[in-house]
Amino acid sequence: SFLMNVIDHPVFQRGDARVSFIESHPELFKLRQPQDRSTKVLRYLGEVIVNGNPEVKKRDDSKVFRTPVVPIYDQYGTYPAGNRDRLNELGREGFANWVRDQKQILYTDTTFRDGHQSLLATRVRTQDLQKVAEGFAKNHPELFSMEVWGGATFDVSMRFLYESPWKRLAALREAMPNMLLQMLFRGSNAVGYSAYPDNLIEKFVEKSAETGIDVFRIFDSLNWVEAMKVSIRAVRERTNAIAEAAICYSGIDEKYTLQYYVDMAKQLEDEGSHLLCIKDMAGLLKPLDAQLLVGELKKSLSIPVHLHTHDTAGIQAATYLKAIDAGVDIVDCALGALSGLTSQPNFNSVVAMMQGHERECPVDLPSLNAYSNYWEDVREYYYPFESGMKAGSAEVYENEIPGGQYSNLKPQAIATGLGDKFETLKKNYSVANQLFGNIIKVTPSSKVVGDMAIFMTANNLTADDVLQRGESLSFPESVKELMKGILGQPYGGFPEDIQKVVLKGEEPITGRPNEHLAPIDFDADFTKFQEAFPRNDGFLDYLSYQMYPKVYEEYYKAIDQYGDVSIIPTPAFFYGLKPNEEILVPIAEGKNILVRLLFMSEADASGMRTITFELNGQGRQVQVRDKA
Ligand code: 3PY
Ligand code: ZN
Repeated sequence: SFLMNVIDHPVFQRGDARVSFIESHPELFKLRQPQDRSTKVLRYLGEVIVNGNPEVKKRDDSKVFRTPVVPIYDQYGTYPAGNRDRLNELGREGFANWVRDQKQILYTDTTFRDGHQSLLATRVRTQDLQKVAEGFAKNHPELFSMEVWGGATFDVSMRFLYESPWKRLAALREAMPNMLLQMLFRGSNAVGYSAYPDNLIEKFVEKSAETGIDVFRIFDSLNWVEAMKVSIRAVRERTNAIAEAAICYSGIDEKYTLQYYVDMAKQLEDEGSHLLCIKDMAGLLKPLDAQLLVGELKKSLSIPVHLHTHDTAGIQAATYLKAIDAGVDIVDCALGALSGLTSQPNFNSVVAMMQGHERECPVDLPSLNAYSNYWEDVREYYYPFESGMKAGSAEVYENEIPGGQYSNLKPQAIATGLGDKFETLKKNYSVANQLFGNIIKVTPSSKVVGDMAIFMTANNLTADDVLQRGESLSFPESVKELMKGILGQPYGGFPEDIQKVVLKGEEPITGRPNEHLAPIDFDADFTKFQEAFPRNDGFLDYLSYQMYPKVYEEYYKAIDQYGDVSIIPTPAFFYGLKPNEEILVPIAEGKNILVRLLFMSEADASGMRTITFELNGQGRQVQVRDKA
């Protein structure tokens, strides 16, 4: 083990290990305990049994889960050809032309990303996706694409699930080789909340494509085309994947006119985008406006148009029908059980809606219903992450809160002690937006508007208070950064009055924020990373670290302690085991362990509890500190 530590060490691997090497690397003497994976699994389970999963605020012990049924598929058969095969065959331009010239409406399934991001706070774990991935790819190769990655999934999988986002992508790539896998990419913010150096953006794009992404949906949180160019170019020049640039839709009004959107779309086409997306993140695109906007875009562009929306108001299927009549090429839907409200329109129902339409794309509806049933049962596992929203709301047309944020805002209000001021908070969201000059609101700009709304609500501030007493107010950090230009430049600029009171004399930047960031020296920096995290998982882990240094550190510690927790069944991962409950954990290819909880002792004088398990029929104990 000591020898392995030395051989694995990056300095040794670089070939410049000298005599002083061992002296200068004392961490090598911290020998890895020969702790097998099953011990680590028991340690994780023990921790959750005693102290709970910190993410589960209210455990409902009366909850009984049904076992989700994976719809039948041909396990031994080959994959039918899908759009990934078509892309490989036709090349990117040829494929885009095919999308545009064929008549049927095409579907992107967002269940694996935006569906659960918008309804279950992005908490769905890899194994619940993986169980249906192969079957879905074999049963539904007719889909345009599967949205499986990016957005908040990158952060959440590491931060709360202790899962590697890269391993998730690789697993889905393997299970769905015939399907186009799509991700949501925040342009100069990649999958984070702030600007990153350009060469990190490029590297991230390159590695995402290598690991499995075929379609990059790229947006900028202020609709600033300038900030999207690096990502679009990276996809075009460094990968064989499709660049789908997005216009973020914020309603049609005096500022954001129909012409504004058409002009932006044309710029994105000129930048080399293969597809154009209308990204209606808050679900503001009403049916008649969709008809208008899609009609204009189809007239003005030669690339296909892909429509994304959220069903927050409850009428977005009507929007799809009008958009389809106006010639939209692709629409985004989520499987029934993970659709509706702040998520996408119901895939199953949209397929039914299209029956008999001249652009109908035949999809096996009973099969989609079987997959929806699977998700209905899986969704129960994630009950602590439900938003509590029970019905659609036309209020979204006033507050313009994006779907993912809408379902998060109530828990956030409660957590900040504003639970009974939720109505005011929603109103302040639009007041804050107006103060900022009516900006595009989507991650990360939407988060800043949310922070400002919380700040105003908590301090009982009106817009006038903010402008008049602003000099003496200490604004949230994110608000200062927005006004400073760290997220880029909004259309029409920021109003001078608010910028002045927030910045208090500091000069804003007007160029691309990424321009001010030094490029990363990957060789040197990767070596430093490997020294700091010797049991890292290679360069992809390094990119995770670059995106979220703090989150990666915690993730690394958790993996060190508990091993790969993604193998633990979801109910046990969140709720531990009840006495006598037994689970099967696949600890290696073809190797399962059977774990049963026998009992838990009282805490001893030093606060330790002993948990007794049965592991493959043999008694095993772990000690866990009771933090209560
Ligand atoms: C994200 O960036 O995560 C979004 O879903 C924006 O709509
Ligand atoms: Zn969305």
